[in-house]
Amino acid sequence: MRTGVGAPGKRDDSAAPQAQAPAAPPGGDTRCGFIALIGAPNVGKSTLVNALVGSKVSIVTHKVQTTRALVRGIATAGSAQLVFIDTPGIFAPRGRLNRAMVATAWGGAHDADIVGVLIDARQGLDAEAETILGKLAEVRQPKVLIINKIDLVARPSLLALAASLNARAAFAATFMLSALTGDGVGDLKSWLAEHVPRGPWHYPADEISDAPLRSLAAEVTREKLYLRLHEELPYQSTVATDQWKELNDGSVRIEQTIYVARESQRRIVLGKGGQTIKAIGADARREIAAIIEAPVHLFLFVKVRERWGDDPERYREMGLEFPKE
Ligand SMILES: Nc1nc2c(ncn2[C@@H]2O[C@H](COP(=O)(O)OP(=O)(O)OP(=O)(O)O)[C@@H](O)[C@H]2O)c(=O)[nH]1
Ligand SMILES: [Mg+2]
Repeated sequence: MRTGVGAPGKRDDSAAPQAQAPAAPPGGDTRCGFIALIGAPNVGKSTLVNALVGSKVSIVTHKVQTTRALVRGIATAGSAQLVFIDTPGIFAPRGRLNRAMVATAWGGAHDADIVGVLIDARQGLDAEAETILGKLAEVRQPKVLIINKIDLVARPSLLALAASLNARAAFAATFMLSALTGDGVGDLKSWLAEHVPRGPWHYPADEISDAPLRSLAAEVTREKLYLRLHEELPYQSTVATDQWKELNDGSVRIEQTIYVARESQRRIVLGKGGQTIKAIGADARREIAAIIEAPVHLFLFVKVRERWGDDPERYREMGLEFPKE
């Protein structure tokens, strides 16, 4: 597998670009397109991107607002290359970080060839869905309706939901699927493969993400942090990879800093006798090692940055534009 520049082989994401893998099948009449997935927080956008790509490229938690920046996951289907853009959940933004996330999500939609609009089958046409549908008229690209989490509801109610959603916006097609079980994901992928524009592939054939490994590694740690501390720790934390060093024995030494907004949060992340951070580190280390296919030595530090939400540098690291106010 391959993610970002310099991912395979050397497993160092700071190095020069790798030799290009063969692009697209030879002599092919190829297609390639960008598909943005938008929707309310927690509808399953990241889970769907991972299912379409067949590997984890975007972190998933049961909390809303997990995804912060655009994450690209790349899949191939026959002679088509599909570049999925996972976006932060769209909601009523309050505060600088939230505004940056929502602007990023709509920006992702406007830059794509096709826009997939996700609706949570269980939530149905709620206020959040209404808000998004209301703004879809401004999106010129072809839109497809994706009703997710069908494993949680009875079939008859799905058809009624699909009909009322189609009455609100012009969708080129409707899919009902479960990103979690994979049910219906193949149909969506095949349809997209036939509808993205003709053209050469943008990425090497074996690339699954354009995110540098050090960003993905930071995201994995953020996921473990959220999963363990979902009640105690709100959104006041971010993770940065400070050091990534390949050692002679083939293992990788990674240093990361978890930024929190208050001293009380720092104590929560550390836990009694450092137990919590140790457990988070163990979870993250295991998953990062599986992703990069090398042993990992992970060192986590926790720092208090009271106003990290106002620090442009943190936004740059997260791949977000820093809103002026
Ligand atoms: N039952 C069920 N749960 C799902 C499905 N898809 C996603 N989930 C769950 O829904 C929760 C949110 O999933 P995410 O993929 O993080 O959702 P998201 O839309 O990316 O969320 P944000 O990044 O916060 O906007 C997780 O607990 C997933 O396991 C599905 O098809 N069925
Ligand atoms: Mg997400």
